[in-house]
Amino acid sequence: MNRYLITPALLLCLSPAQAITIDGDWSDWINPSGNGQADDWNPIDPSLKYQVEDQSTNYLDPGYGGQVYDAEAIYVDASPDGIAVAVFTGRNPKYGYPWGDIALDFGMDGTFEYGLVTWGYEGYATRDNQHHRGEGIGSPGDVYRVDDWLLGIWDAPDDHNDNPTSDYAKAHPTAVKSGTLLGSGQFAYSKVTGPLGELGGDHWFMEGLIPASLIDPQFQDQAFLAHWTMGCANDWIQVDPVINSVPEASALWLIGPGLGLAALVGWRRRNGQG
Ligand SMILES: [Ca+2]
Ligand SMILES: [Ca+2]
Ligand SMILES: [Ca+2]
Repeated sequence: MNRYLITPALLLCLSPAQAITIDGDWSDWINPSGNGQADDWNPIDPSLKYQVEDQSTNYLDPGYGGQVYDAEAIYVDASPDGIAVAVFTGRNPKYGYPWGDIALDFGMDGTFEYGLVTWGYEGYATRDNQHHRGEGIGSPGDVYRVDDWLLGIWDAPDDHNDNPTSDYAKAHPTAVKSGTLLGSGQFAYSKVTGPLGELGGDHWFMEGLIPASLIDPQFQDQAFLAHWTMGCANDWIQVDPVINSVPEASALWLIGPGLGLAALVGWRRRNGQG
């Protein structure tokens, strides 16, 4: 092989992160045992950042409701394609408080700049009970630069307020209330078949992609928080990866450190940096 023909594109092909397809199939992310085990939640790609908070108790923190309000796990795959996020929840999207949107806080400063619509206002036509507090704007897959978020019903854990104003409530936004539609990302969901985790219950899966081309270059070097909750924010889940997580060290070894660095520089330039 002529080493000088190796391109950044080839380097990216070597990364298992490229296996993510936004089609509602969770098997890109996890590989459940089929027996309901705690390690069902572990990502297939051990380099992915993720957070698991699978619960079955009535109290979920900050609210209540048990499995049907449980925000269970979130995974993030940051690649040159963009930011892919997967969420598992016990929340049925067709009843009661709706799914919130996937929210990104760049700089981790308490302001969530981007929202990926999971259900949106237009999605409610397909719900069994069509209108309920917590409906955001947009259509599934829309990417917004957010001006304002809907919030849940909690000013603090166990402190109910139908119109919360606390920093805690703002730190756990539900759905996009207003903002600028930047373009289309990708979104898909499904109900999980078979057991998942050791605590039982029904689970739904959602995955989405916020394309790198829709993210302002000023944010692309910053650490960010990916967050999801439902319309009441009875339970939430978040994880804080870094967008410029570098390709696998093993892939760099395959082509040699010099070319690996060149490839990384090319990759950063393609994303409007360097
Ligand atoms: Ca659970
Ligand atoms: Ca939970
Ligand atoms: Ca921010």
